Amino acid sequence: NDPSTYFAQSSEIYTWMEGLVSQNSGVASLVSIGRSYEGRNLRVLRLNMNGGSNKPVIFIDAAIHAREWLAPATLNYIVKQLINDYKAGNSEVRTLMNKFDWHFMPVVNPDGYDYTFRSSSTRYWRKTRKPYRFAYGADPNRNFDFMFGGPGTSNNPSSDIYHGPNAFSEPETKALSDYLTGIRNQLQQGMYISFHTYGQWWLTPPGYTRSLPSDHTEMMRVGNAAAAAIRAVSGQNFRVGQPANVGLYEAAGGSYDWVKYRLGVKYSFTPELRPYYNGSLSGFSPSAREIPNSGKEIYQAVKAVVKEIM
Ligand code: 0X9
Ligand code: ZN
Repeated sequence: NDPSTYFAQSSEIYTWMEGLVSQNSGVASLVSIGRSYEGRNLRVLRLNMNGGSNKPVIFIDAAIHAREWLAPATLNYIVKQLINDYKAGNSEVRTLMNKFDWHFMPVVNPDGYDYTFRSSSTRYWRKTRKPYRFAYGADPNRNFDFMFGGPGTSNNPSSDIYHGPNAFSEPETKALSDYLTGIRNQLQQGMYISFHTYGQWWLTPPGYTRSLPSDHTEMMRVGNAAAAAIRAVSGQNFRVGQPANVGLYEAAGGSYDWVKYRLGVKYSFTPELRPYYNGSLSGFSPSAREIPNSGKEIYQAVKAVVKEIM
């Protein structure tokens, strides 16, 4: 019954996080940041190991896209490892966790995520579940208020990349953006990481264009540290760079672009986790045996990028 070893629905993940909080009282806490369209809780787990105030924040989210099951599972694996390694006295982890507060939101889109557990015919649902005329859902990663409606988005509610009627039309993206705005000052000193699947990329912003940003070299330096850490653990190859320059596509209105260019958070990344891209939907439904494989390599990658910005 551990959502870092099998694919659990949102309520099971929340119950598991409540258990972590009671086993780690004083250092772990749960915040409710709002409710989804269908009324599910939107929750963030915070780890502040040494009680410091106003520390820089590392914020990691997952399941902005409903079908990407390996993303929340990998996030949960990392939460567990950080706590275990901290308690075991691992000096690297103690340094990283004392210096930063860590905030984790495993399920940004719980309505869509839980819907993908309902039947094999809903397994590959991507969007939210808010109704739009004769269709359901907006793509939460096209719904943020930066370059809204730009390249790689659709105004057709039936499309999987429907941007929604307006920026932050979805209660889930509205709640996340309000929360991130509230911790803006701490986030500017830290990092935003949004776990997606799949394809094995460590994506740098901006995602809405292939034009290079002024800090391209620095973003590549940090992203390459992630890829090197992954290669050292598992031998897997992760390509680093802006989506449209590394074999993906331009897409506007994504969370990591908004965090970087609206909130002014320099270090903002979107890793696309296992497996390596093969053009098939089956890449979104790996075996649960992939959770520790993904967890181990991405745990090392996250520690590596945080070390790079210290
Ligand atoms: O299309 C997306 O939102 C991401 N790929 S996914 O297969 N997980 O759907 C890519 C996001 C890259 N970021 C932006 N271009 N905003
Ligand atoms: Zn995604």
